[in-house]
Amino acid sequence: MFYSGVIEGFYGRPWSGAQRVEMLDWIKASGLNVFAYAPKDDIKIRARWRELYDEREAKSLADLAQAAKARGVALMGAVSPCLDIRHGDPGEVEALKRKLGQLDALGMRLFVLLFDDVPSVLGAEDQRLFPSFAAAQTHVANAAHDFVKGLGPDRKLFFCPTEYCGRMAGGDVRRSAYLNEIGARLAPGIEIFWTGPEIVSAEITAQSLHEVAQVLRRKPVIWENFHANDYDIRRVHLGPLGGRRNDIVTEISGFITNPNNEFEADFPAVHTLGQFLNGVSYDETTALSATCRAWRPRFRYASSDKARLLDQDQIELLADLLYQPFQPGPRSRDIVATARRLLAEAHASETLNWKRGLATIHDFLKRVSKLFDDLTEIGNRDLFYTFQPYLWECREELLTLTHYLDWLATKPAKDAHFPHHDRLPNTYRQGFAQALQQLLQRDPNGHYTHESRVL
Ligand code: GDL
Repeated sequence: MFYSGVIEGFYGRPWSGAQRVEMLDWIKASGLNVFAYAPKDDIKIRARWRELYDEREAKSLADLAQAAKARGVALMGAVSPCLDIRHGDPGEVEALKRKLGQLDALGMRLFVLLFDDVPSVLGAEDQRLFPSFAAAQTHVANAAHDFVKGLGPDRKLFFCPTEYCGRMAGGDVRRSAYLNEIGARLAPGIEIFWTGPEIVSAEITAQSLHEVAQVLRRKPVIWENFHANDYDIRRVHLGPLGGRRNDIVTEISGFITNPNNEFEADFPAVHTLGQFLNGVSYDETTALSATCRAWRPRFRYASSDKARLLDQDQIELLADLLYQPFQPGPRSRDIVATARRLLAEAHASETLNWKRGLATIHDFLKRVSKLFDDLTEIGNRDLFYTFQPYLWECREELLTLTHYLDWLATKPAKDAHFPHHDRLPNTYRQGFAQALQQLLQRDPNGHYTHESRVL
């Protein structure tokens, strides 16, 4: 079986039960087959992994399992014992089995042991018992594997290693002692997650996956962080899955995406993944259009005319403004390029070309403002609240830019100040985090440098 779907595997506020059921619908409609319940901040997955779910929690997971079953989607449960487990203590393995047994009793058939984001040092007792970190982890995972297999032949165990991307493996996976040992020691029936060369990978190539498969002695299952945003909560990603070509599909045994924290923002991540995995060839632009068409019914006005939806083009504009982790959408990119040209050629403000550029930016502002205003009127308030802060910023910055360019067109004196009265000076996007960020200077490529300069 090829495992495809979604993992709720991010840090931060988990989704609600109702959102998960809707997610199951999206998964099914996109031709995918797995939902992994693995929120990092479900306290009983990670911090207090030994504790069983209480009656109320168990009921909500059992309901989810039933909803998944009704849709033909497999529900994966997670345990992340990695923060404090004593790998060599039989009592710990028993606690893990008890937890997996509970997940199984609630209706789950797929399970994942998460060993990501942990200190890779063994406690003193484990150091005495195991020759390495990989040996300790595989001891636990193989025992868990035997246990779940004993529950029934349709059970399957997944494993997220501590080095789950190329960078963590030191750049060259073939030379990672840890991954080689995991590949050799982990029972062959266990699937292994892999996020690509990076935690959030701009590109994942077939060649790189081929190498990973040789080291792991099995094809990896992609844990996709392309649309995740828990590491940069000022952004949200609505663009199509990108930087992956169809030729990777034969190099993997599954592809499961860990998307934005904001549930309503995740339709594009799921829908474009469906197109990527189920289509013959994948084109990002075409995929996004199809996604926006399928997404459109969610953008229904709250007015008496219940059939009225936002325009397809407006939804495409929304996705373009809040696009991918490594690049803005094509329309937004063009606007930035136009603005850069106008700013560089301010002295040419009387030429037709300059005026045309300014008109393009004015027009874009108008469309973004209308998108914002129209979104305020849609019935699905969660959807609106999800995008409100991001769109507010886009609109505000575009407004300032157009005012600034209009002012440049008046040929202000060299030492004149831009008269922006609509905003308090120095109150925009301030705060401690920004102050810290500004201490370390970066070049336009995001590389930190430390040239001689006065702080
Ligand atoms: C990670 C975490 C994941 C998080 C993601 C993006 C894996 C295997 N683990 O490192 O929980 O959401 O980065 O920040 O990706």
